[in-house]
Amino acid sequence: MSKFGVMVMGPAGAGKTTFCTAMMQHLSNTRRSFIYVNLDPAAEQFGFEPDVDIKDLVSLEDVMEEMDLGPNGGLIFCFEYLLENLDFLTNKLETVGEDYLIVFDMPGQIELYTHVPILPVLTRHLREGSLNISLCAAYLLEATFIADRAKFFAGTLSAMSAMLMLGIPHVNILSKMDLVKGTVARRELRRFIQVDTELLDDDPTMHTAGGFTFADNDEKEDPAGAESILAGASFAKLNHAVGRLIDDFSLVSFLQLDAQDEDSIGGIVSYIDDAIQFHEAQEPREPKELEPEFEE
Ligand SMILES: Nc1nc2c(ncn2[C@@H]2O[C@H](COP(=O)(O)OP(=O)(O)O)[C@@H](O)[C@H]2O)c(=O)[nH]1
Ligand SMILES: [Mg+2]
Repeated sequence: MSKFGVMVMGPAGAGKTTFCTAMMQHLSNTRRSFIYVNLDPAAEQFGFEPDVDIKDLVSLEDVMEEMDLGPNGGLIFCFEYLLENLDFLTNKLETVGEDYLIVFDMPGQIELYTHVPILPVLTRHLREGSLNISLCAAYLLEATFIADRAKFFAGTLSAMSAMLMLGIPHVNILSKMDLVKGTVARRELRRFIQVDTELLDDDPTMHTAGGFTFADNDEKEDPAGAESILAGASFAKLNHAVGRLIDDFSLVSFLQLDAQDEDSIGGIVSYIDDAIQFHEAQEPREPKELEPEFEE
């Protein structure tokens, strides 16, 4: 028997907990069962009470105080502690049935998704051995990032980094779509949904000369100042290289999420179900109607 799960990831404030809540509300509305696993040791408020909570294993507050660490170092310590105590998750999840969706609500520290090899070990444990969870990653990036193209592409890179690092089915989600609706033309929005890497080359806040891109104020500012660097030719070349990298993988596109909109949530849940092949494993709910027997 296998189990099914989705790990909701992304930067702080992207709307992960809100999405988890909306998704569980949708599952509940459609009479499906779920288990809510909170893995953010700093989270305090939840829409649904977690069935499993990392805070029952380790407290971020205690770690920060005893180890004299800041919130990011403390978080990494908590996850290293979790990896040493994976039985905590195994014991709680071992008996979950295949008709449940296990929803993992993750913290937002970006280093977790980019340069510490903690999540690959965690996801391997969840997918292999006695748990055998068919697991999908849902990576959220908030839609307001599209107002700043370089920021949007930085976020896209972190999503891609998580995707390549974990090597599990992966769904990218542009959250808080309600905040950009009506502010961005549909055709323009499409270039972010199916990521068009040329967006970085034709940024309207820049102008090009001699093959390179310069901001209007390039000559007046201190060339070593942050403003000049972010608007200068090297930054444009870096962006171009990043665009080429994303193009080469051609893997990044986004689903659109409005957490208030049941249809939007339902569409994303279907996508996740397909990615983990949830429905293929389910017993038919209603007994099949038998062919009527005819008397001769
Ligand atoms: N407008 C809008 N705000 C949202 C949406 N989803 C989340 N938020 C807000 O964004 C903030 C962060 O949300 P939260 O779910 O805690 O993010 P997390 O840190 O990724 O778990 C909260 O103030 C939410 O109310 C959304 O779809 N639309
Ligand atoms: Mg959260």
